[in-house]
Amino acid sequence: MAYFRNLDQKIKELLGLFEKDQRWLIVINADPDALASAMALKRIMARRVRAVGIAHVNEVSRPDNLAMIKLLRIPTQKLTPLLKAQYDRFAIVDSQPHHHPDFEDIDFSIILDHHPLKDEPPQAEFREIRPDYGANSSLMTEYLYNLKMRPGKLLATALVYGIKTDTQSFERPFSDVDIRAFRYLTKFYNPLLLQKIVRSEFRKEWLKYFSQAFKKVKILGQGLSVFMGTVDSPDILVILADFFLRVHNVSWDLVSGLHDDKLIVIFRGDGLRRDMGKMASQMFGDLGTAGGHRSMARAEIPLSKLERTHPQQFIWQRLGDYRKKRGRQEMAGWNRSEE
Ligand SMILES: [Mn+2]
Repeated sequence: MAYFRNLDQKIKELLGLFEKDQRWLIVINADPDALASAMALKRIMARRVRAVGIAHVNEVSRPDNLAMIKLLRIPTQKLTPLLKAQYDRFAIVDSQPHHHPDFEDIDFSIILDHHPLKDEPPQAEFREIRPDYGANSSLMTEYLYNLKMRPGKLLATALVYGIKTDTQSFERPFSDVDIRAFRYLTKFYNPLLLQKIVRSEFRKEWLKYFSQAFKKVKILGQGLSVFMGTVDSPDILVILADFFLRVHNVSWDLVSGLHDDKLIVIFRGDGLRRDMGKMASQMFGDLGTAGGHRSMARAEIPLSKLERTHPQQFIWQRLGDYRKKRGRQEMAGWNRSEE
């Protein structure tokens, strides 16, 4: 049995598109899986066409993404009309044209993706969309394998990270192909480079927030809460909430702060006993947007809704009300099961 499915027909169609005088631009919404996929397609096109560029439509700010671009030398640029005008053919990987407004006015000749299909699939001369794959990097690995192109160290590391990120290290839905691609790529990747990228979690300018958070943290049994005051970006609240959940015997946390005239509360939990989505909507649903999943949730409340209560005071009140109500619910449940 072959290691991957046979793609002879698809490969013929794909290679049939390329001509020596073309300039191709690969357009992405940059995340690790998209960056790796673009790198793989660029490798496939190299020497078959005159020029291949990569362009992203989003702002790249996550430290691991920045580390990946730098360490794996991925030549991606922000998509601008000026950049676009330098190319005559366009490909999109790890996305479909309806996923972002900046994709919509581009005429794509190639679509390679793994997101769910709309009722009406997007049109392109060449298209392969595999919603059953956990990562688009796995699809790209199949193409490289069928083309007998052995991935170099940097490309293999990128594809491994793409699969690792999109499947959350195989904790999210994945297919056999994802496992096979991962296994195959680990023959060629550089584990130290991967580790360096994985460990790029924080920006230096965030460190001051950590020291503030350690001083302000309030322990509440199995949980904890931190009010950070005004922050430069709500991202830092997410980073801190994820961080504190890694403390032994902490099963949930709330990290809150002020940004753009809003009180933002990030909820994180282990998802075992407490549903953070419900907690968020019970605490703040009457005042703003509040909700999420069992293990992660978020609330955003316009400061005007707090009237004159200090935000930290306000969170304490709401948390107190929530715990009282939850306590009563637990008591009621206890009584019933005792009967
Ligand atoms: Mn993906």
